Amino acid sequence: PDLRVGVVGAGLMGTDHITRLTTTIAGATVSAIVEPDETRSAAATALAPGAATYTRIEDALEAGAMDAVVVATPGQFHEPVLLAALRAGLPILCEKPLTPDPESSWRVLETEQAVGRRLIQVGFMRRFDPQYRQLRDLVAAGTAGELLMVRGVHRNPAVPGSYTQQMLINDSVVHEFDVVPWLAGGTIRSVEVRYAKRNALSPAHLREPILVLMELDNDVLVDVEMNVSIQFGYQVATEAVFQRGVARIGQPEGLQLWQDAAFRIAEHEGFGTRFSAAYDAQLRAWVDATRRGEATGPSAWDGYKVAVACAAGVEALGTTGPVALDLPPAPDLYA
Ligand code: ISE
Repeated sequence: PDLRVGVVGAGLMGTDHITRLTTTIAGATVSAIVEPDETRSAAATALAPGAATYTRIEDALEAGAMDAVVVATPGQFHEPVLLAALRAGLPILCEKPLTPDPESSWRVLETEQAVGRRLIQVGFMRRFDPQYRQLRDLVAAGTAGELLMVRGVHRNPAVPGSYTQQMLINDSVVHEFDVVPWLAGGTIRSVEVRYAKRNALSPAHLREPILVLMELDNDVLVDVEMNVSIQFGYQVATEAVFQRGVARIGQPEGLQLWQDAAFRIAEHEGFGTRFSAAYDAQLRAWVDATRRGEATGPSAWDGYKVAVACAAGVEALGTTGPVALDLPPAPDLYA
């Protein structure tokens, strides 16, 4: 039988997951939608006609309406939803971030440990992007020698007025805090932020672009340009410097056009197309693993480590020099 999935939160990401689950992912059905806003709830139900609707996750759990949960509310509402789903013993795919701060992420970790088995996969979908996977394989194979440094750019064309300075870290660099240690095989030791000349096209309350420097505990140095006002399109690209070579991912791969004595390649406009394959693969892996009774992918411990890195990153926005990370040892469940 199909896995009965409940989707909590029917905003942009929740709706996206519902569409993928109903159109592209085999073996799963959206059986419940939990969304307090009536308009959103109705729009989401139109995409998954059989789904029952609820305004609170407790009611969906009480009704036994789902076998597994996708959590797609804004991050600040994740904790109570995660705790309720964990206590009910349900497997969870939780959109990033796990929670917005280390303290609440730690409470989630403790609850999962009390259940005694991994139930959470965090939605760090870049790990499922085919090119990131190839790069990670190259690092692990060692055929270009040891990895020395990673240079990344994370560029958004523009952001809404609700996007805050801290979101440069918590909402955007949060992805690099997960994916770079994963591909480089290390843990973040420190985070530093440097400011570029301010872009006069940025919203008035933002000071960016920024350069985020990370040192990993295996001595790999990482720099990321975080830029949310680049105007021309959406670009997430990485260059990895090895002992005997250099690898690049995320280069423009769209339509190539020669015209008027010029050459152009179409670029992405948003993360929806840039990471479309990653979102599909992430959801497929989660559904498949859940049906086998397993949990794979980024764990709640990974989510906790990223929360600690984000706290250091936010501190680094307001300080000069590197901010060291203080991580406890991994609990046995995640070791
Ligand atoms: C957004 O929330 C994402 O997750 C995107 O991947 C990222 O590029 C963007 O900066 C974030 O705001």
